[in-house]
This record gives sequence, C-alpha cells and structure tokens, in this order.
Amino acid sequence: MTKTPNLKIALITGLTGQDGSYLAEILLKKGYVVHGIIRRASTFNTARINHLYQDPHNRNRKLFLHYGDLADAGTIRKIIYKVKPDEIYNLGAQSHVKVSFEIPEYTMDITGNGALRILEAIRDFQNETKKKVKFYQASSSEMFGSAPPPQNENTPLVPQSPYGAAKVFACNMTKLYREAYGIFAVNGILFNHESERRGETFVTRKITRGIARIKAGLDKKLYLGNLDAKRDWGYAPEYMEAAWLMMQKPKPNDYVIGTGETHTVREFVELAFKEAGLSNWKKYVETDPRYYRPAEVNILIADTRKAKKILKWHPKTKFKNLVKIMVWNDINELKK
Ligand code: NAP
Ligand code: F7E
Repeated sequence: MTKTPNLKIALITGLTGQDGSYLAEILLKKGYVVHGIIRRASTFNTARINHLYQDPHNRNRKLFLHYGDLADAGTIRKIIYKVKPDEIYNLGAQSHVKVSFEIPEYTMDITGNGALRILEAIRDFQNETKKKVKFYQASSSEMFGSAPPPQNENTPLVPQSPYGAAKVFACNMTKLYREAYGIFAVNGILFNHESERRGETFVTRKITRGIARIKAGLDKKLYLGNLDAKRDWGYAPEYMEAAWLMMQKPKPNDYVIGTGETHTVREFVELAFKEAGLSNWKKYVETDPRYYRPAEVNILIADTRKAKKILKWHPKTKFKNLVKIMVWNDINELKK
C-alpha cells in the first residue's frame, strides 16, 4: 500500500462499534488516513459508519475497510504490514459484561488475547521495519470491579466478570510490552460512555429505546435488572478525543477517563421517563432477575486528576444532558 506523504495513518479495530465510529470521524477530521478492521457478517453491520463510507473507486479516499477478526492473528498481522500504521487503536471486543458470563472463553480470546495478538504483530513489525507504531488499548473501569471508589490509575484491579478479567489481561500486556520492548503502548481506562450510537442492550440505550417504544404505544413495559448499581456515565465522542490525546503525548502512559460523578440505574430511569413526559416511571418498569449478573460491580466513580493535568481533558456533557440527548434521539428515530 502506498503511503500518502505527510498524512498520519491510523488503524482501528472495532470500527463498526460506538467508539470506533466516533474515533473514525475525529481522525478523518484531523486529516488522518483511517483503516478499519470489520467482521464479515451475513447482515450489514456498518450502520454506524455508513455516513463515512467512501467509494473504493475514489482515488482520494481516506477511509479503508479490511475484513478481519481479533481471533485471527495471521490476518491482523497481514493488515498491519500492509497498512503500516502510525497509530493503532484496539477498540474491538466482546464488550458486553452480562454476555461474558455466558461466553467466558470466547470473551477472553477476543477481548484479552486479541490485544496480545496485535502487540506481538507490532513487536515483529517494528523490529523488521524500524518504523514506530503507537498502540492504544481500550481498557475499562470494569477492571476495577469491587475496588472502592473513587478509582484512578493506581487503584487495585479486582474484576467481577470474565469481561473485566479479560480487560485486565489486555491492560497488563499493554503495560508489559511498553516496559519490556519499549513500544509506545497506552491504556485508556474509560468509564461508561454512552451516546445515540450506544449498543441497544446496554442499560442506558435499552432504557431510552424502551421509553420511545412505550411513548409510541408499541410496548407497555420495560424489564430491567439491578437498579441499584451506580455508574459514572459520560458522552462517548468526548472520550474518543481523550483517546487521541493520549496518543499524542511524548511518552506512553495510562489514563483514567470519566466524569467523577456517579448515578444509580434507577436515577437514569427516573430522569429519562421524566424527560419523555412520562412522570410515573414505576408504572412501566419491572425488574426481571434474568438481567441480574452472577457478580456485580456496585459503584464506579472516576478520579480523573491525571487526565485533567496531563491531557488537559475535561468532560463537557453532564448526566442530565446525556439522558436528554439519548431520550430524544430514540423518540425521533422511532418516528422516522
Ligand atoms: P461496541 O459498540 O460493542 O463495539 C465493539 C466493536 O468490536 C464492534 O465494532 C464489533 O464488531 C467489534 N468486534 C467484536 N468482536 C470482534 C472480533 N472477534 N474481531 C474483531 N472485531 C470485533 O463497544 P464500544 O462501546 O464501542 O467500546 C469500544 C471498546 O471500548 C471495547 O473494547 C469496549 O470493551 C471498550 N470500553 C467501552 C466502554 C463503554 O462504556 N462504551 C468503556 C470502557 C471500555 P461488530 O460491529 O461486527 O459487532
Ligand atoms: O450495565 C445494570 C447492570 O450493561 C450497567 C460496557 O460498555 O461499561 C459497560 O459495561 C449497569 C450494570 O454496562 C440492566 O447490572 C440493570 O450494573 O450498561 P451496562 P456495564 O456492565 O457497566 C463498561 C465500562 C465496559 O467496559 C463495557 O464494555 O446496569 N442493569 N438492568 C442492566 N444492564 C443491562 N445491560 N441490561 C439491563 O436490563
């Protein structure tokens, strides 16, 4: 593949996900050439990036898609050697915590070993070509598990799910490859971040979609699990800007990204129903034990002093506004 002079090249795994789509937008705006790894599926899985799609016949296009899978080391290696990226963002994962209890081995293979496969390919690529490649690992607040809040870069990691444990493995490998081989490898330890593009089975989007359906008369009830869990919820596009900032620092490091505020799932529900003009949420919401997890992360609150000081990154969207954005997006989507 020929390199366009002076343009930075990024490779993103998980391009079709919530974060991948926002990161691609940000990098394209900054003038990058963006390559993304997507999975072959029997149905279209590119809804979040359709607006970024560029015709393969366009000679000036800046977005390139490659079929691949984090389980497939050979293809990942081949793509890295072909694309010769300056920066790799590993956002691909089996990212659902509840599902990880049902498919723990697969979760470990993709969410954990997937990162290691990329790091090994980078190690060989750098040795052979002498070209430096920076690596971003999408680490998660889920790694803190039962460690008491507020959580920062020095908080012990006590994961409470196969997903959390797989992310701890990937996080540790990222640190190890930084220390042992001098690779520019960073962990962005991101707390929950949501948006209009959030997957439909994560609790915030499930609530806002459920409300839209109830308001439209399509559903009567919304079934949820543990309403007492507390999360530090922020707005996804802002978190991807933080990921990019981490990669621009002279030295690689790990950073916690969040809002520093926590709210229960119940508070999200109450505020979201109110926003939609449905005052008595208890009339519509029922708890169903099928959504409980074998082990739960009870409370997360980010201590983001390091990111504020070094990255000069500050969250902008407040909880109330996040709820509003998501509720009205789903109401309007359904009308369409
Ligand atoms: P998401 O919407 O679930 O997206 C996950 C992406 O990974 C999708 O593009 C998915 O492809 C891809 N993927 C899944 N399995 C794969 C495989 N075997 N090979 C290659 N790609 C695969 O997740 P997100 O919310 O954007 O999160 C992005 C990353 O940040 C994930 O690693 C997640 O674990 C982590 N994270 C998220 C949060 C959060 O609150 N959102 C917080 C901390 C960390 P398909 O579209 O084909 O399914
Ligand atoms: O659950 C409770 C549930 O699935 C949040 C992923 O992006 O953030 C996400 O993981 C809370 C939990 O997100 C339902 O028990 C109640 O306490 O939206 P969630 P998560 O598990 O925090 C982290 C940082 C990641 O890294 C992950 O990739 O909400 N809850 N009732 C429910 N959760 C779901 N999904 N569905 C319910 O019906």
